[in-house]
Amino acid sequence: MSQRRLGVAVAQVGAVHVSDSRQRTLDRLIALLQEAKSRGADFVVFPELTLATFFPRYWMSQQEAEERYFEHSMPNPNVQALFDEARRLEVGFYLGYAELCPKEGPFNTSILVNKKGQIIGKYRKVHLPGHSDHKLDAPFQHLEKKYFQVGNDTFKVWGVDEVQMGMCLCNDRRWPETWRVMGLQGAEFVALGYNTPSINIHWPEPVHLRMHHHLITLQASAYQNAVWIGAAAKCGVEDGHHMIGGSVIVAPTGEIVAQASTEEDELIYFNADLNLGQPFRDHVFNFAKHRRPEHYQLIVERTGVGASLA
Ligand code: CDV
Repeated sequence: MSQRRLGVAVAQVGAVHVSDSRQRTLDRLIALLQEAKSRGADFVVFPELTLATFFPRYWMSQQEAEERYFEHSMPNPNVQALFDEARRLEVGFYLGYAELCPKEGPFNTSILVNKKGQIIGKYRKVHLPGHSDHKLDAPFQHLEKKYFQVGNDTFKVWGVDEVQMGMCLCNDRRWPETWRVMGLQGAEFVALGYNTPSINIHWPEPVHLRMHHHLITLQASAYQNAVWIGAAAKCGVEDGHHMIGGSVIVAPTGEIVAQASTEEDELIYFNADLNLGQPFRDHVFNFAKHRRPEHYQLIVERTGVGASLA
């Protein structure tokens, strides 16, 4: 089997405050991109909603949110410098941002960009967490269900510079269906960006479980689908609101091969062997040979067990 490798960089991004200018944030991303190249990266994973503070924590009108935080096209003059530098360095990337699409709706979106700076794929977040009402008693809001519509496409896989790549966003990682749909399309690498507040506003979840669940879902999903995962946090304390770090690169063995140690801008890197997943695809997770879809019908027929919680 010929050697196939992907130099994977995950660019964790520390706090982006409400008052931070777009230029300042973009300069930080470009610095991370340049460091990635100097370490041998072919591809860089940036976080979910990379370009601004995690604004779903704030109540505001849809119009205000769209004016302040959404991208009306991609690329656009505010992010062109990132695309230009990536093309110059011949590095591909994944970027999460708030997408305003007047015809279809506002979405929480990510894109895959190849080494020529061309957008190869777009994904709109399916599993939107949070709520749409104003929770006056909560310490902060999680208004993804207010500001975004549910993604109108499935979990696809694209050939990016000859690697089969998929994408998902934050809460998607907690759902096995996300990974299996991409695994069934032969994904070799999945990029994920996230913003995970350390406090759960819905119930008093112990804070340490946020990191625990983040890591076990990625490790199990990488193994069960024989994929590499690059997961990038936006983290740290944004205007008093803490979000977990823990950006990682996970191998198809389920092992973490690189992990961020700070909650600031930090680049992690691993030279990934794309053939590492093949024994799993040939044997224990040989889907064509061993899957029994006739026994999984409920997964697509039924949404939940009983009454759903608001
Ligand atoms: N941005 C997110 O999707 N955040 C969610 C919530 C549940 C904290 C997450 O899964 O991390």
